[in-house]
Amino acid sequence: MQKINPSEITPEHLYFSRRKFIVGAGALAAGTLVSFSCRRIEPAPPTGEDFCASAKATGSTDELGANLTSCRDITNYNNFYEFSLGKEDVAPLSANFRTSPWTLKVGGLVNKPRTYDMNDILSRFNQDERIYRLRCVEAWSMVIPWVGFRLADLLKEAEPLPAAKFVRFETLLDPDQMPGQKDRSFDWPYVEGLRLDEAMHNLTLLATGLYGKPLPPQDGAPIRLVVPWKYGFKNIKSIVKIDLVEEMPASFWMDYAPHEYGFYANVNPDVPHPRWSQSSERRIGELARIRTLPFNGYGEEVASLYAGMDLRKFY
Ligand SMILES: Nc1nc2c(c(=O)[nH]1)N[C@H]1C(S)=C(S)[C@@H](COP(=O)(O)O)O[C@H]1N2
Ligand SMILES: [Mo]
Repeated sequence: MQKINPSEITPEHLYFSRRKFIVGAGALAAGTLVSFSCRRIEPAPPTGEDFCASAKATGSTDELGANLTSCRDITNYNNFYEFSLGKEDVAPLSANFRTSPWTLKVGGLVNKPRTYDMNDILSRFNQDERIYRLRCVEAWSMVIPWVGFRLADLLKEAEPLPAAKFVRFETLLDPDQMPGQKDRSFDWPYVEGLRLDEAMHNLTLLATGLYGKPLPPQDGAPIRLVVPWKYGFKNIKSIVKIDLVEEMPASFWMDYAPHEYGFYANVNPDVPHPRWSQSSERRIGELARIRTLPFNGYGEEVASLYAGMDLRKFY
């Protein structure tokens, strides 16, 4: 018998406060709310196998009762075209990716541009665990216990100027380390963007870890974006640059296939991809297909950002 996934049957109004789930990753060890940031971060181990040996999460389900995806699946089934188009090839090909030293440059239309060393980021911003669904445009999904902090905290420090309307993110460009960047059919580096209010939303994270540990390379080490109500491709990995800008930035996928990948990319079961339906998804590690929820289940929190917009047009 197949178990029915609770996320299939739990109506959206049964949400309870997401805030209750936002607990310090330090609570793993101590049972109290302790910041992750004062602990020493050990370097990411080279393989998914070692990584998962000490994987920990505070909960075993997300707010809708969906089970966490296994650490093995999260770290061995990846989309990261800089390394490979094969989802199972990313982990081995990225094993020696150098993520230290690492700098993240924040600039553009801000009062206080700043280049952070990754260690500054870890010590400045409290790292919390947040269990979020990731829904890929290819109609598979995972439930991931991220460790990270609000992008808003970093942006506030930069003090965006009134002219700033969008945020543009860029991945490292380094074909020597990232063999996929030798493929000239794509326009590297990978770029993504958010509207400023989306970027400032409480749910929008910069993730630096998962399962209680620093991110492994295949999941976007050392720092990647997580916007849980949007398709997976918005969640840009291994970020080196964040710019506040006036115009909507053209992203990697918009550039590659504009009629298939829009700027907004909000998860929407009613708007099919030109080549397949988006009404259901396969949760990695589970058998039953499940129904896809509007905004990936986060509608209560984010639908108001798009009030009055035609979401078929702004896909
Ligand atoms: N730089 C970069 N970021 C990326 C991608 C990529 O190819 N390059 N793939 C995206 C896609 S399509 C998905 S579904 C998610 C997958 O994240 P995960 O492998 O950590 O599950 O990363 C996104 N971020
Ligand atoms: Mo994706």
